[in-house]
Amino acid sequence: MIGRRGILTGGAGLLLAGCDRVVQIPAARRILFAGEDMQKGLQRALTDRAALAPEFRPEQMSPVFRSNGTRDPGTDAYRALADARFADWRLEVGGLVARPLRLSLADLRGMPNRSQITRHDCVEGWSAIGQWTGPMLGNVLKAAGVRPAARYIVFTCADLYGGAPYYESIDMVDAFHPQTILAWAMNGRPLDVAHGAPCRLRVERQLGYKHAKYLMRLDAVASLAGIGKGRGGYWEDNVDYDWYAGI
Ligand SMILES: Nc1nc2c(c(=O)[nH]1)N[C@H]1C(S)=C(S)[C@@H](COP(=O)(O)O)O[C@H]1N2
Ligand SMILES: [Mo]
Repeated sequence: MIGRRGILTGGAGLLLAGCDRVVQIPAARRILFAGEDMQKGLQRALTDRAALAPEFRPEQMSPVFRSNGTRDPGTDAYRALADARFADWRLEVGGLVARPLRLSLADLRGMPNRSQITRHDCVEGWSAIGQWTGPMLGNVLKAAGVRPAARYIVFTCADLYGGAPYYESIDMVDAFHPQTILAWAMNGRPLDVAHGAPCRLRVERQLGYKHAKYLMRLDAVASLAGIGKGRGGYWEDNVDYDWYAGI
């Protein structure tokens, strides 16, 4: 980044002017403070990303919460897991972590859990308010000892959508956001198959397609290159959806 001094000494004709005098010249002021505005903008963007999504009261919950995308992965492997009520399901936590984990539903339930009533916004233009319960993803990552080199968390799902594996990814700001949870319950009941049983991501500051259902594993990675087609998610790879879908 070019500091103020760099701009000052670089501006021909301004070279000999004292600092205070340069700032009096409107054009110079604009150049000098443009960088500062950018910095403020960046700071605002980062602060905004830490802000909480609105939470709602129980009476505001939608009577019907539709499902979207895959409503049942339908594979033999998934059917076997569902038939055993997901007793054999394990969430694999790997990649750039000191301690890879294999978490059962009982493990997730046994961690400190968070419940939140939030609005789900699908890019297709529908919304629904529901309650979600699960441990904070940040706590799972801390338990696994996520390494400093990790920049993204990649979520691998049990389903194929249109024949391609559904996957998603988020950065560490969202991964450690307090409302980013691994939800195993919806509206006070274990997650049903349509909504992503046995466990799905809730990343409340982003649009619906980022909320990966049917989680099988998550990996801390330094780069999204080489995963899927490299754009960080099913819709990002196969249509042109934005990787960052902040709301
Ligand atoms: N594994 C998986 N996750 C997914 C999808 C999917 O098809 N497969 N669809 C996404 C989309 S577009 C939306 S809007 C939400 C829908 O969540 P719901 O079925 O619980 O309403 O899940 C998202 N997560
Ligand atoms: Mo969606």
